[in-house]
Amino acid sequence: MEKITVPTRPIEGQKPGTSGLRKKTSVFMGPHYLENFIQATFSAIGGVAGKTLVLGGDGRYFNNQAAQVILRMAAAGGAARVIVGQDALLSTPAASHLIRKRATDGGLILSASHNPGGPDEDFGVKFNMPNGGPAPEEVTARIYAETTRLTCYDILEAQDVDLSQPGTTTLGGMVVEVVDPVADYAALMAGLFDFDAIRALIAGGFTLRFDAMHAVTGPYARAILQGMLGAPEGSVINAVPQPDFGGGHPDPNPIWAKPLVDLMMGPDAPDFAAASDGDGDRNMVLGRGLYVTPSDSLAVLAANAHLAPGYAAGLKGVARSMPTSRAVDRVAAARGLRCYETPTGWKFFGNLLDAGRATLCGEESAGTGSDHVREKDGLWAVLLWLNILASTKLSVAQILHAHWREFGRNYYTRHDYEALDAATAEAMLDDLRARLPNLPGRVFAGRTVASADEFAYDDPVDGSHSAAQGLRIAFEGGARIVYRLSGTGTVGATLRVYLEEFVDDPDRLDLAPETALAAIIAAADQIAGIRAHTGRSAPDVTT
Ligand code: G16
Repeated sequence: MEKITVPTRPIEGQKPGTSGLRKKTSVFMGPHYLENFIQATFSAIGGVAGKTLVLGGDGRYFNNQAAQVILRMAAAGGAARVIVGQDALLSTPAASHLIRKRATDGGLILSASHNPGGPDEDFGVKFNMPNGGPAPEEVTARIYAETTRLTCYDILEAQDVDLSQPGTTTLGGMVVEVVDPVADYAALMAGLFDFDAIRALIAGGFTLRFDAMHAVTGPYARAILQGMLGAPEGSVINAVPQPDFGGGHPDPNPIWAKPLVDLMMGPDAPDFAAASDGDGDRNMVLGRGLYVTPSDSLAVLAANAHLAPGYAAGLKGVARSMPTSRAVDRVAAARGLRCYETPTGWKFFGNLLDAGRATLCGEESAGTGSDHVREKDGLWAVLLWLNILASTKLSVAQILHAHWREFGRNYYTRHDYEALDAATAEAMLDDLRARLPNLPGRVFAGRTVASADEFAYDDPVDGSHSAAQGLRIAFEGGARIVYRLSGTGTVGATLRVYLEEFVDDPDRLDLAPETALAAIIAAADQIAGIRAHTGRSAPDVTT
């Protein structure tokens, strides 16, 4: 086995976005593309000599080949040990847990999350820090800077390592430790939740369906929900990870998980259903006849987390990304909890969790999590819901209705306009940005603008400043519109428009969301001129 130094040159566009570097798979498979990015990452963290890293991915097309390249590069860089999930599989939360549990120097996660997989679809790589969380902006900026000045990378010439069985082997001087991807994570969950109560609930006839969407959560959900909690075989569906996720988008929302939503709205609905995404960090929760918005889910979990043993001592605080509805703020205010508003991107929660300022965090993009790891965690959210259902003996609908009666309801939806011409989308937001100071006091679709600004964040722990994080328009009465461009797309620009209406009139808590939000939706187009700028008359995806 020989270490070779391969000459290369910078490849444009290797700038990590909201969550690592995401590109078309064919781009990642191009000459030197992956190698350049990995070398830049290694350089940005001061090299890997003597270090221990975690490595795994969501099993999408190119996952295993990429893992082998990274192993050979880590060995060439002098890494002491790489802990790899069997078959190069690790869900994002399980990777975060392993990084922390084994006190490693960080890890590499291979995933483009909810984006589809396959030779013509998407691939991604992100680096997580020794705290288990995604690299903060300062580190991703360093990685990007390295990609712009690379001249060579080091790699070992070697055969592929057998990753099909747990055990330890060596590659050059580096130890490769292949671990069961599920075991440590399952033990963590068993320590946080009342598995006896959930087991008794299920044994008593409570029915559930979990859709793993042909992605990485399948083995985790089978082991925990069916194996440890006694849900009958078949409760977990689409449970075998596929390189192309069965040809679908592994995105747990009413669009891409429509069969599950249809089941829950039909006569044969089980009591509870959930789905997770490509890498297992997102979740969708449904009750019989009812979809729980991610923002509502965060609020309900914050209000009831103390029912689970791991959170019985109460929460230190809560945090949500700025576009997430303000439902959780109402819980925090009522319970005297600290509440933080951060930019989009789980990486912004890391400091708050590390500093013990927040226990629970969540995002409108189907992510919820806690300080048990430093990533959002789909199955964790499902288990916390099950623990709450087991403790209260209420249905999902009863819990939500009681929540809205107590705190009011933040009706919420997100409209995505995908694959826009990037310059057109930027121009539209530039135009709106310039008009923000003139908006307060003006009336759109019968609603009066109370304030309008561009969100910027000053991290209360390390003082770092993040500018230009989305345009916010708040209305009198509690409604709000947020506009921002996605940082995870791989084609053109995706405009996200986040729409929220607050209602506390007890007679208006059960409206169809599209009815409750109609005025705000109309106002969103009037204010930004979406049709006029983009020519689009409707969003591509509504969640
Ligand atoms: C990632 C981030 C999330 C973010 C989401 C959408 O999730 O970790 O924090 O909310 O992308 O980001 P954007 O609106 O910029 O596309 P995931 O599940 O894709 O890793």
